[in-house]
Amino acid sequence: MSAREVNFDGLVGPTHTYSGLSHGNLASMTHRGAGSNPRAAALQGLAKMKALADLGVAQAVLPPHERPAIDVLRRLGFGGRDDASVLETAARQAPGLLAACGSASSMWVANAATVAPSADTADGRVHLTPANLTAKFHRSIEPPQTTRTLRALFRDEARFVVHDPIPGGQAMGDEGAANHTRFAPGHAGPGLHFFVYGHEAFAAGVAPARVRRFPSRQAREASEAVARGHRLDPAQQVFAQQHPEAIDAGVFHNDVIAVGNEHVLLHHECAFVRSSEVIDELRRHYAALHQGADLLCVEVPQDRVSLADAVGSYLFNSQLVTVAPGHMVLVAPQHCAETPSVRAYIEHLLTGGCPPLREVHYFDLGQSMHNGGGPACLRLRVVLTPSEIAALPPSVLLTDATYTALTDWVKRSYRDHLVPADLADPQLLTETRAALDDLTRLLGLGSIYPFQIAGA
Ligand code: SUG
Repeated sequence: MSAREVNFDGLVGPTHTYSGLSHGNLASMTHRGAGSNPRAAALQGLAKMKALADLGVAQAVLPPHERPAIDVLRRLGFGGRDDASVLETAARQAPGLLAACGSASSMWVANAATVAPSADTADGRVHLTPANLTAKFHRSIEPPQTTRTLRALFRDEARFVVHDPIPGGQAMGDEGAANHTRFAPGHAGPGLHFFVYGHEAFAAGVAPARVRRFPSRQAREASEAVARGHRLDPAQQVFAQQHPEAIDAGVFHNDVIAVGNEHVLLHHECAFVRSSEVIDELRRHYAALHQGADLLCVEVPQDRVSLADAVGSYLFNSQLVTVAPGHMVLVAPQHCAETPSVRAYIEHLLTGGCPPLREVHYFDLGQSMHNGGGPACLRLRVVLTPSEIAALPPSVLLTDATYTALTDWVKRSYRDHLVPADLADPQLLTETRAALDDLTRLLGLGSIYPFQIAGA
C-alpha cells in the first residue's frame, strides 16, 4: 500500500519565553531571562512549514497548549477567586513554577509522541504513544493535552490508536520521536525502528537517571514499552545507548546528534556507545527486512565536526526529507551556514559524501533555536496511507489557504515581545485563550483545551 510521510509541525504558542528551564540543554541555559518574540517565533515556524509544503512534502500542524497552565497551578495550591489571582499568587510565591507552567515548550513536537505506521504494526493500525516527558517539570505537564489533541486528530479508532503515555517517574522518562528513527525504503513498510536511550532505569535495582555533568532523559525500559505497545516485531527493532560524553556536551536528545530518513542515517562519531556494533546491527536488520538492501550510514568524524560545533550549529537537528525518489533535501538551521566546519561538511555531503542528498536549504529559526529547538525538534513524522490522511480533520493539512489563515491569525493574536515576568499578566492569559479558541475553530478540532472543557 502506498504511504507518505506527513510532517506535523508544532505551532509556537503565544507565551514563547526564555526561562532557562532545561538543565543540560545549553541554548536554554544560555538564554535564560532574555526577551523573546512569540510572533516572530510562530512566523518562523510557519515559514519553514510552507517551504516544505512547497517542496512537495506533506505538511500538517499541531496546535500549541494552553499556557500559563492554570489547571496545573491550581493543583499546585494556587487558589483564588479567579484566574488572575492564581497568576498573581504564583508570581509572588513561586515565580519559577509560573515560568514552568507558562512555557510554550509544546512547540517541540518531536517530543510529543512516538509513532509506528500501520504497515509495521501487528493490528494494521497507526500507533501513537504520547511521551511522558518526566525528565523536566515544565514538559511533564504536556502529556494530558498532547493525548487529547492527538485523539482529536487521529480520532478514527479503526485506523489509529493513541495510547496513554508510559507510566513515568523520573527514571522511566520517555521523550518521544526525538529518540526514535524509522528506516524504510520510500517510507513503505515494514520499517526498522531505531530506539536510542540514555540510561537503563532498572540496571541495578531501581536506579535514578545517570547523572554526570548532565542527566539523561530517556530510559531503555520506556522505549521497550513503546515498542511492545506498538506491537512491533522484534526483527524490526534496534536499541542503542546514547554516548554519555555526548549528553555531557549538550546532546539531550538523539535528534541533536543523528538524523535518518528512508535508507540513510547521518550520525556523529560520538553519538552512540559501541557505535560500530550499533551500525552493524542496524545494517543487518535492515538488509534482512528489505531483501539485502543497504542502509547507508554516514558517520561524521569528530575531527571534521567537533561535538561542540555539532551542538552549537544543530547540524543533526536538520530535517532530511525526500522530495522525489532518490532525491533528499537537508532542511538546516541558519546556524549551520554560519559555522565554518559544518558548512564545509555539508558541502562534502552534497558532493558525493551522501549520494541521495542533493540540496540544502537554510532556515532562520532563531527564536526556537535559542531554547534548543531546531527544525527537526519542531516536527513529528507520521507515515500515513491516503485513506489515513483522508481520516484527519482536513484543516490540519497545510495548504496555501491554511498557511495564509494561520499567519493572519498569528499576526493579529501574538505579542512581539515577552519576558518571563509577563507570564503573570492576566491580559496575556485572556489574549492567549481568545487566540486558541479561534485556532480550534480554524483547524476544525472542537473543544480540546481545559478552558473550553467544563470541569477539565
Ligand atoms: O526539552 N527546550 C526544549 C527543547 C526541545 C528540543 N527538542 C528536540 N531536540 N527534539 C527541551 O529542552 C527550553 C524552555 C526554556 O528554557 O524556557 C526547553 O524546554
